[in-house]
Amino acid sequence: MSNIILHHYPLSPFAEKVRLILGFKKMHWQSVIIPMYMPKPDVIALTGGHRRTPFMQVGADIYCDTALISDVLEQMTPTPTLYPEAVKGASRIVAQWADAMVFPVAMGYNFQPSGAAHVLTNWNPEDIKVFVQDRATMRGGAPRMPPADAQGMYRSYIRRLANMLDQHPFLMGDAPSIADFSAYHPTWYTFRKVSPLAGIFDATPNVPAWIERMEQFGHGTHSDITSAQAIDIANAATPLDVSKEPFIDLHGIALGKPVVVTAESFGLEPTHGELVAATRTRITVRRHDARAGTVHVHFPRVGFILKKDES
Ligand SMILES: N[C@@H](CCC(=O)N[C@@H](CS)C(=O)NCC(=O)O)C(=O)O
Repeated sequence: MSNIILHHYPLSPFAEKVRLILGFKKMHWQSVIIPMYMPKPDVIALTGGHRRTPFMQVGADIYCDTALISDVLEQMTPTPTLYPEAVKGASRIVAQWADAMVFPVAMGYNFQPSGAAHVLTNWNPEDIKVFVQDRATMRGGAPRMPPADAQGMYRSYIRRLANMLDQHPFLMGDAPSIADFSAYHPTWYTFRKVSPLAGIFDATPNVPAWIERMEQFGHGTHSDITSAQAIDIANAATPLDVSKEPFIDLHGIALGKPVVVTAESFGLEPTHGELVAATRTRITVRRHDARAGTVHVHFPRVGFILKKDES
């Protein structure tokens, strides 16, 4: 029985990134299906505020953001690696470009009216309204990228991927790396979930061929549990001891102080708690929840803002 619990939903591209990494590493995991939009009370019981999908739970430890989840999975199962030595830095840089630049452009393209009609075809109008409003709130009211601009950018990005794939079967070489998993999830969404718009790949057939190659990794094996069971698991567990972690203070905030952590951009719901660790790469906050008990919520340094909690 695995102790990895992935909180996710099938249509989430970032969740698909993690599911495919679990397959690549042939891992077993437990699956909790969470709501696609707020309110998400059982998510918040565990994360304390962070609402993005997916997040990973191991006992009473909660890992936010797929960059951190990927690192934790790499530590748990180092082989096959996500970070081949020769492209260790470059693969992370390409992954960050794909997550931060390709994903929003792909979603602007995918959710043009004909794509949205295809994806939301069986939804009732009330749910569509709530979903659209939820995502607008998440973007802080900023409009979605206009479809024509999204298409132009997405085409250029797909061409860049194709140029890399002309040289070798995976983006950074003969073996997959984190770059492939990050570039896969937005393109997978277009290719598999918005098939009427998949013509965007016609000019670069090596990209869909690579998507199919990536899909072969599968999702590993999983069993299903409910969010209530996951909360009980957290409650019965003790978070990992982080007291020996090297403390790197860049904010002038001592361990034990109340802090608030928010994402750097969109989905800014804050997580409040006590700062219990701040290493070179991650920040850990201890919090107490009536149902989940004492949990440690871990965030990567990259992409998150740490502040004193003055509330
Ligand atoms: N940088 C984050 C991005 C995650 C993200 O944007 N996830 C989308 C779903 S694919 C999301 O949270 N959507 C809103 C929601 O699920 O409530 C990560 O790598 O985990």
